Amino acid sequence: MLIVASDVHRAHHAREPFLDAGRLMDPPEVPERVDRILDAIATSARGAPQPPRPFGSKPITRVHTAEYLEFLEHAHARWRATTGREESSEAVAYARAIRHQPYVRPEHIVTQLGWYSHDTDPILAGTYDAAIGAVDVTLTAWEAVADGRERVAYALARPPGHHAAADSFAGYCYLNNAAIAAQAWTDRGARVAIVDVDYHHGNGTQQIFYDRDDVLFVSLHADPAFEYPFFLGFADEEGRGPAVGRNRNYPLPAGTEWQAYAPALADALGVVDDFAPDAVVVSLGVDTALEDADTFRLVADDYPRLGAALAGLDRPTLVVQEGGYCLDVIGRNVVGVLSAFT
Ligand code: OKP
Ligand code: ZN
Repeated sequence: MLIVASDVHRAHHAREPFLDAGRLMDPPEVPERVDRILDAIATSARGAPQPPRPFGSKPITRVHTAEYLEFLEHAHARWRATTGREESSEAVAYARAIRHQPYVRPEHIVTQLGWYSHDTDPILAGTYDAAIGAVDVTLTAWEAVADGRERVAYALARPPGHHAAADSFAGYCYLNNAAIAAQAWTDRGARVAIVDVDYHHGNGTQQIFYDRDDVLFVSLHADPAFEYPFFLGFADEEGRGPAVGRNRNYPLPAGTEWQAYAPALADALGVVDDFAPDAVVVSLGVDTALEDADTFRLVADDYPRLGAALAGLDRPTLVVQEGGYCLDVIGRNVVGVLSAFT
């Protein structure tokens, strides 16, 4: 199996604590996540990770607006110019638009930060380079599968992508790596199923493909009635117009164990089988682990089971890294999933 990784992600490392349900939290989406996954891959002796090649902005603007991409590229420099703050400062939104009022011209950097995000994540000096690097990692892995050189490839993407919408960032995500790869596949004529098994609903991915007949989005996640990203991910969101039925959400209760997870997964993968896609993109978050505090309760042996179920789809498959924050088990659980493919 091809594994693609790079070091570019290190340019993005948020350190300022943020409020999560009223509690100050240190950012858990850190560079060490990649180190831990690479360690586990090396220990399991599955071939050296390959470096990415640059793909440029074209495949990105198939998913994100050119305006948003331009904002991301220059946001931090503009923040510094406007505020006089230092290179290491973190640019964060605070003011938000009032709904149904005249169009906001996002010209001031603070207006832009509020306009182009749906959360409280920061933009750092290195965020744009890191996010572009994650897209290149993802597309390099994708291309090997799309060209038929590999049946399965793993993209060790960081920062993650599934909360990034067409023109906004959130939930540690700036560019939607999995969506960009899925779109590249459809641009070659393929029908694609995206299976999102991160603990959090992939709201950005859902938004991007909500009207699309040629992309199926299936997601298992914590019920947004009580968990981030709150506003989307409910079972009655089925897609729009010609795409009704092409969006399937499986909201699950807090503390879900494999016994309750497995039947939901089987149902979801049945929907994928019925769609008969030419290719599958997996948004692989392993923050469903027992050790990821207050999420689901999947244990070590459950990840090879998850991998076997995904491999059972028997389609050309791109696996893209999303969440997973317990440094002690993230590598073991990713390798657990990947091991089922070989
Ligand atoms: C990302 B992924 C505050 C963020 C609060 C959000 C959780 C994001 C999870 N800016 N927490 O789906 O693993
Ligand atoms: Zn997550």
